[in-house]
Amino acid sequence: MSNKQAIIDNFQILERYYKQEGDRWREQAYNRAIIAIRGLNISDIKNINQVKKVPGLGKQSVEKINEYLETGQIAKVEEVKKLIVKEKENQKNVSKQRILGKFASVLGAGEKTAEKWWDAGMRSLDDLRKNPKLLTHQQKIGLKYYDDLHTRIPREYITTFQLMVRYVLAKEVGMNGYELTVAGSYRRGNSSSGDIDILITSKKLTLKTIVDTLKKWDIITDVISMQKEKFMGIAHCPSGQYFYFHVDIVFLPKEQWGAGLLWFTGSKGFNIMMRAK
Ligand code: 8DG
Ligand code: MG
Repeated sequence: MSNKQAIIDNFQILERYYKQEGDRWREQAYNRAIIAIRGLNISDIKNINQVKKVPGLGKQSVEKINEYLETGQIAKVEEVKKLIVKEKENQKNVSKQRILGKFASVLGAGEKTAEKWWDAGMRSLDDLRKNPKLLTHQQKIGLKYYDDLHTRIPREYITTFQLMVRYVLAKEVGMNGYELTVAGSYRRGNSSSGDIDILITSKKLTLKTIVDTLKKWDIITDVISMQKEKFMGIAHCPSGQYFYFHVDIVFLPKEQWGAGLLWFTGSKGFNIMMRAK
């Protein structure tokens, strides 16, 4: 590359840098210098005397050209290049952190899983959806309903949902065949909840028959996990909007009702404090 072109390239780096810095005076000085060098009626710059007294080339510009002719580089430009590399790395880190945060917010994933997905080349939720081999059953559900599961459930909605569940179960075993309470943040009076926590006791129903019934009515749509006393899954109001939410159902024998109610109502912090006492 000719000295002339190399100097123009260097000055363009400085012009862009000062623009970004908001230093309009230097930005314009280098802009004028670039135009002046381009307009020189010589094939290359070999000697500093060729650019002295050229309109548009100020003292600073001439000094920088001289520096280039003598050393093959301009110290300030090298410094700026390093800053640009650093800035790019910072931006990369910021976006990596943002993606890791998003990955860790998928149901069933945490920081470790997020790192694992990142290392496997995943960069978005859609990448994950296209690579089901990397996902557990729970994470697949988390991705399927990602937006809904990150939407707060309004209190009135839970009240309605609860009535619907009561109605369906009463159809199975009659009004007096079970006892049901919505616990968690709903029972603590919150105006919205992250999920719906239901506590049930019954002599006539088992957790399995309850879940099967709610599935039959298209209330429960997905099972995350099913143990003897605890169900975790996804449900919605079948005739309502297409809004799905996380439902936990805890099934307890009658004699554990009081303690269960206390535990399942929380909050988590309150439970820890209570246990410590
Ligand atoms: P949210 O759903 O509106 O976010 O709040 P929440 O209802 O208070 O929390 P939750 O995660 O649904 O848990 C329901 C209750 O279960 C909680 O209030 C207290 C109790 N609980 C504990 N320990 C734990 C725990 O480690 N995990 C979960 N999921 N619940 C716990 O005491
Ligand atoms: Mg809850």
